[in-house]
Amino acid sequence: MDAIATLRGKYLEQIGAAPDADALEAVRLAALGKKGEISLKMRELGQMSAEERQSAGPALNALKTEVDAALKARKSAQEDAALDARLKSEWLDVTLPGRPRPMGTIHPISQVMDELTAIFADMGFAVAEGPQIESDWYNFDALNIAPEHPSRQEMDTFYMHRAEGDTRPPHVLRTHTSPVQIRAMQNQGAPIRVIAPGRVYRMDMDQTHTPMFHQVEGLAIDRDISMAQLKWTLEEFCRAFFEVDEVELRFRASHFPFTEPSAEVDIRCSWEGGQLKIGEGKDWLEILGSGMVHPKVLQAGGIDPNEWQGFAFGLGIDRIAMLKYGIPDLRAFFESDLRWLRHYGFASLDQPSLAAGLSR
Ligand code: 2NL
Repeated sequence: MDAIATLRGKYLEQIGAAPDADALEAVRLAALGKKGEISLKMRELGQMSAEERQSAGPALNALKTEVDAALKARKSAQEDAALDARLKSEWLDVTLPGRPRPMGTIHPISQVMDELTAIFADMGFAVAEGPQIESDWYNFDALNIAPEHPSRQEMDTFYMHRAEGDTRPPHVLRTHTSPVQIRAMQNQGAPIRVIAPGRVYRMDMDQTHTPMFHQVEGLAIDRDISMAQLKWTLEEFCRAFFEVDEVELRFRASHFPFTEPSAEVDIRCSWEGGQLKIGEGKDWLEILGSGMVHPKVLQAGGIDPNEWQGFAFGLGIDRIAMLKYGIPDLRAFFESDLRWLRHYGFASLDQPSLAAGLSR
């Protein structure tokens, strides 16, 4: 009896002290394994007298049951403790603010294109698009630009290569978006109201010129479109674009091969302390070219000039972006300098709309 009490004390103490699953298993083997102390004791029952067995048997069985239960209890306590520790170490504070990610911004040119589109869409102009590599017919002939016109010289226009022996005239990088409007006239016929914003290319590079720049042209053809409507359209556009109540435009007679008559358009402004103000002042700023579409150009677009007439205009997007947003150097537009973009870029979720205000 004493021996059993000693075993009991020894193993219950070892179980209580086992720090982890391995130590606990070692105790189990020592006590209840095949060669464990308690197992051996039970095997000895066979050699005992019936009397001895009657008292030792139940006591050993009870010991085995108790040690077994203690092992299980300790094991499950260890597992609970391990789970608690894991839960404590892996907790996540879902109330923390997120880590800010760098946000992209809208390039000022894209912003101004979106603004232009919103303004002209409001007046019923659709947006037309076309290829940036054009045939010389669409870029020049269709626009009544004569073969000897200076803009056709290799000095001003980027010409594509032709294969050796191919004598057809080479394609060009479009020098204006007018070919887009020729294609729109051919595809859609009259009446038509479109704007054509996009990239154009000319061999030019200095403080105020880059070889790629952006232009928007507009075209309105109907049975009795006049220069009065051209003037109203441009005034309305400038009012909305520069976000001022009043603008004043001045039409100066000019010449373009694709319009007759032609006019260059200035807007009233003031320059004070290096600050440009549109709509008031003593100065004039040239902002675009315009005119009544030349009959030959209507013809090239498949429209009968005896039935239809209309106006057209073209303006430089880069330039009006600089004017509106006070950007001093044209070349910085295309240098992809992130510091510049973060300074002049627009929040990407603020889409320009006339109702909400073009630029906020
Ligand atoms: C300028 C001058 C202009 C046009 C572009 C045009 C297009 C067709 C027919 C007739 Cl399809 N004209 N475009 C007309 C007048 C002027 O641009 O100085 N732009 C910056």
